[in-house]
Amino acid sequence: MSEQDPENKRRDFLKSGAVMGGFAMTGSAAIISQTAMAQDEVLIPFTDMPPDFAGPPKTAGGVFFQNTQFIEDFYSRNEDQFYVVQHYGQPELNTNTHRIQVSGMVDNPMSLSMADIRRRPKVEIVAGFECGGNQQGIYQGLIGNALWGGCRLRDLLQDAGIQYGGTEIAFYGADRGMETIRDTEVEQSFGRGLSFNEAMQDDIILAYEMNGEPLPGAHGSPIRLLVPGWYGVTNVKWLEQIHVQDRRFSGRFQARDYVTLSRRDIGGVERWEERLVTKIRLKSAITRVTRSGNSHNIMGFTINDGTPLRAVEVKIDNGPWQRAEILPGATRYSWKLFSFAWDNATPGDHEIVSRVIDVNGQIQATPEELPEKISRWENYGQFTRTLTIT
Ligand SMILES: Nc1nc2c(c(=O)[nH]1)N[C@H]1C(S)=C(S)[C@@H](COP(=O)(O)O)O[C@H]1N2
Ligand SMILES: [Mo]
Repeated sequence: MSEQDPENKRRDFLKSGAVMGGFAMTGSAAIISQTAMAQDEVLIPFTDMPPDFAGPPKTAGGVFFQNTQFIEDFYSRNEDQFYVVQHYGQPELNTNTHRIQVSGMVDNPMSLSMADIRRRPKVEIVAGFECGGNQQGIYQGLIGNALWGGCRLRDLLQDAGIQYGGTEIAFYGADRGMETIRDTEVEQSFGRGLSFNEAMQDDIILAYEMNGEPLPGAHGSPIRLLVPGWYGVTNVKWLEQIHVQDRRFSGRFQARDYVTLSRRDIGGVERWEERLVTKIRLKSAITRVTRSGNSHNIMGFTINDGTPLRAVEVKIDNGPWQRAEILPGATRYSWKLFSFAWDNATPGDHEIVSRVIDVNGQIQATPEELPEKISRWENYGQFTRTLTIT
């Protein structure tokens, strides 16, 4: 698979105006009317999915994923749709007394209350993300899309005055656990690092609102990091400290867990390589098939790192790739829901699959094209679904 360099990213951003022009923001009512099931619409069960498939109930401290078959809304509901992953349980923080410390190589160390944070200019951004461990076995349920509100990280770092040589920004959550590291048990906080250049992107926020509500406990109340276009692990919840340093941050969830081991062509040399889980890889999946009268409709999502898309396509059995329609609401960093009118679906068993193509011509890989991989991260291959039309 081709990789993207920063030059390309800049070009994408310039192109994005033209390519994404058709996906302008519209009111959420319009979005829902296109994706919610109509009165006479019936769900066609997938034969690759148990009919009673259900994820675990949402519990404090537990993992939760959504049943993607029921994705109807562009915005995932906070209460029972947006997935949850928490590695050290769910801390309960007091919004009124919580403080965020900015420390390390800064001229102006800070200790900010939530009131201080809310006084800063508010930025809103639509962003979808998935866990790096999202996969076909759970029908891609570790995913969600929301409208986030918060303050810009870059401006905060500028106010803190990063000193010469401060090249790494470490982010710590308030959740802690014991880890055995080289035979020694030590207490660790959940943490992630961004390089200075990564952290200064202007779309990164410290989010205290999710879909217009205060950030819920499971999603990091009162405040979390949100790095649009990156896998979920980057978005440190229950944020309590931002530390500027001159060495790479190498905590468990940065440098040991959430590392993909795969065999790749590295400039003509085949190597088994370990890579950090960072930007979301180009992916789409079919999530739902419905029938209304004699016509069938296929729905799904795409997710990626924000590179504009050229097309989403659907293939039925051994037929040609056909273009699907991207539904309204899509923004650069949101997931993109798509819909495909399946005309003349014939009775019998069928295999259906989707693929997404970005403006650089990168095509979502088939499972065979994926690099050989030994780790459960980054499952972005094309996902074939099966069903029976009666
Ligand atoms: N403090 C903290 N932040 C965290 C985590 C965590 O365990 N602790 N889990 C990460 C992982 S692995 C994912 S996938 C996302 C999930 O975010 P969500 O629960 O809001 O969907 O949060 C990330 N941020
Ligand atoms: Mo994750």
